[in-house]
Amino acid sequence: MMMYRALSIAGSAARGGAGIQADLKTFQELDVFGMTAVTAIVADNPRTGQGIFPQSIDAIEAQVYTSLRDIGADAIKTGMLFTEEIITKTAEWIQQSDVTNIVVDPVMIGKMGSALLKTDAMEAMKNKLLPLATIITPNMPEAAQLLEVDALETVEDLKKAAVELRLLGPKYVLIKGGRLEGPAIDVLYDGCQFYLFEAPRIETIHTNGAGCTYSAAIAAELAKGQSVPDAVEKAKKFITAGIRHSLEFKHGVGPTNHFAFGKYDETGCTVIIETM
Ligand code: PXL
Repeated sequence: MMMYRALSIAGSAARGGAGIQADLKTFQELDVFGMTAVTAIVADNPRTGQGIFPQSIDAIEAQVYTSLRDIGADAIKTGMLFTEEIITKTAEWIQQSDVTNIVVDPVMIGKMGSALLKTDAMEAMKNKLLPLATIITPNMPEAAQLLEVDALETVEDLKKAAVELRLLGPKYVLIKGGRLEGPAIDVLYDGCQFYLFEAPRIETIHTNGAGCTYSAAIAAELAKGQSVPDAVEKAKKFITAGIRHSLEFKHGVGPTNHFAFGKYDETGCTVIIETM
């Protein structure tokens, strides 16, 4: 039987809503066979105070190698990479692979407040990994940090930042407007056109893993052969349903609902195309 495949190189979020766990659940919901290379384990140990447990380069390399050798991939997605060394090696593994759909989510800080990228790793992210990407998917603070500018606030700011970020080499830049005032408008830029994906703002604090889930959905759709704008549109609907039906459990910021898309209601998304 024919089955499309996606590999996530990212952190393990023990709470189940973000990181590798969000990616696998999203791949599964979108009919894509998911594989993983765990870069670090994110979970609090109250006894020791430790919250991030990086894996060795050898262990990460083994996971990438085994999954690509035995299964192969139609898309690779990167999430939490944490150190400069993991970023540099991930860029090498991507270059050595035959995979052409590359989604880079430049994860920096989790909704629960953990620092998921070391500050000295930023340059490697910009110089080594972003240029290999089919699409990068920063949120507003991540886009501002990559460009070393003050906070982005408006859709116009997002457009300008997308143009600047594209100069770093990715084919498409998607800046997510989750922190805008008003509707949730995400800006996609391909070098000549802007695509504005708009969904209603949903008032909830329970959005842990929203970025992971969104970019995993994009990777799944690219793996199936969709164009980048079509992949983003479907993924936007997927994450909007996930946020609308997000989950509140015992403590902290709850996860988005990976089961929700196509189940409880019809999720719309308006797409506006603007030529520069
Ligand atoms: O949502 C960002 C994120 C990415 N990766 C891992 C995480 C989180 C947030 O909790 O734990 C592993």
